Amino acid sequence: MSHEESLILAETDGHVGIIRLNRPKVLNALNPELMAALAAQMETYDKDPGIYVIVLSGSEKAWAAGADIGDMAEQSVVSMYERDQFATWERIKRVKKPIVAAVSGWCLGGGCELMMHCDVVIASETAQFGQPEINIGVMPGAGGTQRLPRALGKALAMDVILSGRFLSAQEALDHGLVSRVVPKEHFFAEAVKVAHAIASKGPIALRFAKEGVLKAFETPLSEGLEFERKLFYMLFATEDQKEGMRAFVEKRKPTFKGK
Ligand code: DAK
Repeated sequence: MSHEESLILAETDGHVGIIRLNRPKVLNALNPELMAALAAQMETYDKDPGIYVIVLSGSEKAWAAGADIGDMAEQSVVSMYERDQFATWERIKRVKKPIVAAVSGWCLGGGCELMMHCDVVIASETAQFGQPEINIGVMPGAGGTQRLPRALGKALAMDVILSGRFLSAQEALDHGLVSRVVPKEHFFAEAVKVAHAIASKGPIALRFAKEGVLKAFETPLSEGLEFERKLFYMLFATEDQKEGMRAFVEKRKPTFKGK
């Protein structure tokens, strides 16, 4: 397969694994083949002991304009059920390492839902966010009705999902849907920089911290706190905890080994 035909492009930069969605002609519309390639690459990086953080990006024009409408248009309930595409999304949800999203341009429908599977979101000032499935006779199906209100609150999430209107990067930042907004020239470099900064921390603590934050969306507070406490105790069994705290006491930079 030539470079242009690859559905995703993958490369590594030190401890950072980078993946770019690559269907430029259809604004990175997410078809099942692309999602399968993405899940497989994510799993490869997740298993690779040399990779601590993953960056996921699209192009400057489009992160992803949604699931591939052409691919879905003639599907039936049975064919959708049998294809079970949710299994692919579940594989991405299970990635343990932090994922930094570098988002520019269109971030719509399944694209917005994919962005919400990521952990830190660096958005270009040009990014536009939305769940416009309502315009084509359906509704969000990969978590939009659940994750969007958790970020935006009920009233704004309802507005976005029911009217199909888009949010600007600034609105997304103001309402907690993204982490940072940067000039469009820098969105990718900034995301890689953030990924490297995160990758300089202890890899086990990073994975546990991600797990802890995600638990906040799944459990009552008391259960989440109990879960956090157990993860926190477990970190005292790692060499990285000793290294991190000793380095502080000895006034030097820590060298974490993920052990
Ligand atoms: N699917 C397929 N092709 C798309 C596409 C999409 N979502 N979005 C854009 N394209 C294609 C266009 O058809 C066009 O192709 P050509 O005509 O050049 O062949 C090309 O990309 C450029 O698009 P435009 O000419 O439309 O570009 P504009 O700048 O004028 O407009 C736009 C950009 C993003 C506003 C517009 O393209 C647009 O409205 N796109 C559709 C956005 C949308 O409705 N997104 C939601 C799709 S539904 C599931 C998981 C998730 C989902 C479903 C199931 N399972 C796990 C089962 C999610 C569903 C969705 O996301």
